[in-house]
Formats: sequence, C-alpha cells, structure tokens
Amino acid sequence: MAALMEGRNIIVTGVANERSIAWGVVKSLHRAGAGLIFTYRKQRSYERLTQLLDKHGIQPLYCASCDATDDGAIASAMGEIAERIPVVHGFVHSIAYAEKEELQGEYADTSREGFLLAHETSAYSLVAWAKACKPFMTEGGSIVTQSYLGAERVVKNYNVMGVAKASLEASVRYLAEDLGKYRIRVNAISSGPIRTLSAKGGVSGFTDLLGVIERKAPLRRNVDQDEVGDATMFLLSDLARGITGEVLHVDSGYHVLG
Ligand code: 1JT
Repeated sequence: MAALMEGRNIIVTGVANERSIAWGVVKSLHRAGAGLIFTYRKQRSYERLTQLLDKHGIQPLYCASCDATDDGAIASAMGEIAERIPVVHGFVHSIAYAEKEELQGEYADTSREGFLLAHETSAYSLVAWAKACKPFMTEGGSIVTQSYLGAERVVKNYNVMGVAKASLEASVRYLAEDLGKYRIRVNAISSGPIRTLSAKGGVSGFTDLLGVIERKAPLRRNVDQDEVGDATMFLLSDLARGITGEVLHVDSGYHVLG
C-alpha cells in the first residue's frame, strides 16, 4: 500500500525544538512519506531544526526564513518555496505569541499593545498564510492550525491568548467557507496542555493544570506532541477529505466535562 502522505508537499511552521507541537507533526508526516518544507523565524530555531532533521534522517525539500507578522516576509518565503516546489498540498500553522505579563493576573488588565500583538501573531498569521498558500494549492489542500480550550472557556491565566485562539478558531470557519470552493480544507486541533518552550516560559500554574487533566480527564492522562502530530496528519490527509471548518479536540476528552 502506498504511504498515506506520499507525493504530498506540506509546509510546516513553528518548529523551535524537539518539544514543539510542530515537531510531533513533522515526525508523523515524515513517517507517512510527505515532502516537508519548513519556515522558521529565529536563526536559533533554524539551527535546532537542521540538527533535528539531521538526527532523524529527514531531508527537507526547503527551509525558508519567515516572520509571520510581516506580509512581505510571507510573500518572499512563499515565492522561494514556489520556485522549487510548484504544488503545495498542506500547511501546518503552529505559531503563537503573547507577552509573558499578559498570561497572568486579570484579563481585564490586558494592554492594547499586548492584545494586538497576541492577535496579530497568533490569529492573523493564519489568514495571511492561507492567502499566500491558496494560489499554490492547485490540487486541493489542507490547512491545520493549533488551538487550546482557553478559546472556548475561561482558563485561569490564559487570558489574551484565549481571546486570540477564539479569533483563530472563528477564522478556521470563515476560511473553510471561502476556500472550500478551491478544494482547500481548513481545520484546527485543540490539544490539551503540553510542556513546550512556549508553555515553559514561566507560565503560572501550568504544572497544576497538567495535574488536573491527569486526575479528571476521561483518559486520566495528559496528551503529547506525537498524539497531536498523528491527529494533525489525519486532518492533512485524504482520510479527512469530508472534514472542514472543524476544531478537533486531542485532550484526553477533558473538554466534555461540565
Ligand atoms: C503561547 C504560550 C500560546 C503558551 C501557550 C500557548 N498556547 C498554549 N499554551 C500553554 C498554556 C499557557 C497558559 C495556560 C495554559 C496553557 C506562551 C506565550 C506564547 C503563546 O494557562 C492556563 C498560560
């Protein structure tokens, strides 16, 4: 049987290190035979990425530098990619940012700049990239982003990121409607809390949150990057050909609890 993602060219954003959710996605996609294109922002992330790819024997199709808050940078990155890889089948959005001070205390104290930065980086970047990918997804395509329960419920300390993720999830639905006519699907994964570089960066109460999931979630355990990777690959694949505008929870079932 041919591998599930054989002949598919997928752009992956957001690999900073081995703990990144996007790295879980890369492992699943590579195992399924996908061709992989990477974007990175920081030089440090590029160095880690190339080391990781080497270590795992993964040959990238291309790596492009890109700051997802800069339309010009997205256009240049997409241009560089399109010169080498004319057809893109998938795009993995795994980008978010908020200032540390915004992820503690009261949401009511969110600053205008903090609000705009979180939304621009974490939500608008999906729209900007969807727009950039569209002309090159000529055989149909699948776009998948990463969200969190804080988009739907009040989760202590998640604050402005929750509001930005709500915007991201609504964008998934509006983009799904617009891009459906081009056979491009748009979906999100809402994963349980996972220890990553972003989550580690001094997030108050993060460890407590992992404990709550372990005690209360239907599966009585936390999820990891590999589980999110497999679910993301599913949404990128033809197995999910009838699914668009969806938010799929990979959270040990925690979101069903009252
Ligand atoms: C960002 C950060 C996005 C941490 C994130 C995130 N999405 C999920 N997490 C982990 C998390 C964080 C908090 C939380 C629960 C999970 C860090 C800055 C960049 C964007 O609160 C209950 C605060």
